[in-house]
This record gives sequence, C-alpha cells and structure tokens, in this order.
Amino acid sequence: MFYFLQQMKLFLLLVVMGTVSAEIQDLSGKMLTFPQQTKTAHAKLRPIKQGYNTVTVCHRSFTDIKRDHALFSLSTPSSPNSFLIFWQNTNGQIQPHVREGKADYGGWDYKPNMWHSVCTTWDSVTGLVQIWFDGLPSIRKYVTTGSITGLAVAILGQEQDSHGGGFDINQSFVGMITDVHMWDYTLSPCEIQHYMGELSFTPGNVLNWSALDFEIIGNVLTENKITVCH
Ligand SMILES: *[C@@H]1O[C@H](CO)[C@@H](O)[C@H](O)[C@H]1NC(C)=O
Ligand SMILES: *[C@@H]1O[C@H](CO)[C@@H](O)[C@H](O)[C@H]1NC(C)=O
Ligand SMILES: [Ca+2]
Repeated sequence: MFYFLQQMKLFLLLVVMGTVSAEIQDLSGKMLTFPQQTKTAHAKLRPIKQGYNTVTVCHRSFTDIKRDHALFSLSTPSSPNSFLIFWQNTNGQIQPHVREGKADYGGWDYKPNMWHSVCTTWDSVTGLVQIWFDGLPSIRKYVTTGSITGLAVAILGQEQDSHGGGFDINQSFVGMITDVHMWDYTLSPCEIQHYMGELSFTPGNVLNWSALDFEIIGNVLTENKITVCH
C-alpha cells in the first residue's frame, strides 16, 4: 500500500511537471536568454498550424558573437532547413533557407550589442523570399517553390541538421531573442513596419509570442525584456 502511494505520488508529480512544460505562455514583455555557448540548450516551439504555402517569420535578437549562428530554425522530417534564418559570418550575410533553397543577403549593418529586428517573407508559388532588417527591405530573390509539408518543429538557440537535433556548437546562438511570430501568409510592408516599431500588429497565427506553446531544454531563461530604471 505504501509502495503504491509512493508510485502514485511520483506519477502525479510527473503529470504536474508535464503539464507545466506543455503550458501555453504569454511571453509579451519577455525575452529568452541564452547565456552560454552549448550544443544542447534551446527552446522548442510547437506551431499552432502545420503545412505552409506562404510564410512570414519575425524575431528580434541581441548578441555579440562573431561567428555563424542560427536566429530561427524550423525543420520538418523531410527537410532540416525547411525555414531557417542564418547569419553567415565569413561573408557577412543573412541567409534565409527554405527547404533546399537559400538566398544570400549581404550589406547589412549587423552590429553587435544591440537589438535587431528581422522579418522574412516567402511565397511557394513565386518561390520568392524577402527580408526586412531593422525596417529596411531587401531585394526579392528566388529560393524555391512548393509548400512546406510535414510536422514542423521550430527551435531557437540551435541550428537543426536533423529534425529536432543535429546541433553544432559553432552555429549556436548566445544572447537574447524575443517577439518571435510566424504567420502562414505574407504581412504587408505596413504591418512589417508596425512589428519593427513595436507598435500594434496582428500576432502570428502559427507562432504567437503572446500564446506560445514551447519547451525549454538546458540553460535558457525567460526574463523581462524591459530593463529601464524607475
Ligand atoms: C568549433 O570551433 C572551434 C574554433 O574554431 C574549433 O576548434 C572546434 O573544433 C569547432 N567544433 C566543432 C564541433 O565543429
Ligand atoms: C495570440 O495570443 C493572444 C493572447 O492569448 C490572443 O489574444 C490572440 O488572439 C492570438 N492571436 C492569434 C492570431 O492567434
Ligand atoms: Ca548546421
């Protein structure tokens, strides 16, 4: 009987812990801090919808690392780079990847030690991608046509070489990330400007920072974004 009760307690504890980690949280005003370089620490985000013909992804990040790193990594079982936003340091390029396609965007002032807002749009019919960096649009480039299908997993802090894993410490992110949103449609330039200016905009219907279904693995902290004195 005692043994049974102990087992029940353990079971209930696991249920409670499971519920907590699967909880949907409002992260408005919060950021995720990735305080050390590891090949394991990350946040795993579960999209509300699966299967995308059109994508917009926006995020803000703050770092001082001077090497390659992933800002946003979404994989599906058939394609680890289904939707990846990558900083390639050697050539100083932001590289949006969509499945097997990739575009190189150079010429941005990607300064360390400050927030940068990045939005990326892509359409499966034209195959065109475009990024917006701190309010400025890039040219529109061809990456690939055809939808993103299969169970998507979005990861912050690491770059996926396989579905949900295959991390490389030399592509990990160190710093802070906030305001991650994903839509299954293209935001208008006006809506993107609203996001960039931290004004009012329609939250993502695929990933919504104000109602985020996510899980933390390793040393990643949820902290307040605003750090002004009163
Ligand atoms: C990461 O980069 C460092 C410095 O360039 C290198 O010594 C190390 O072998 C790299 N590690 C991996 C796993 O590629
Ligand atoms: C995002 O989350 C907020 C807070 O729960 C909610 O009010 C809003 O409707 C959500 N937006 C979308 C598009 O799901
Ligand atoms: Ca990689």
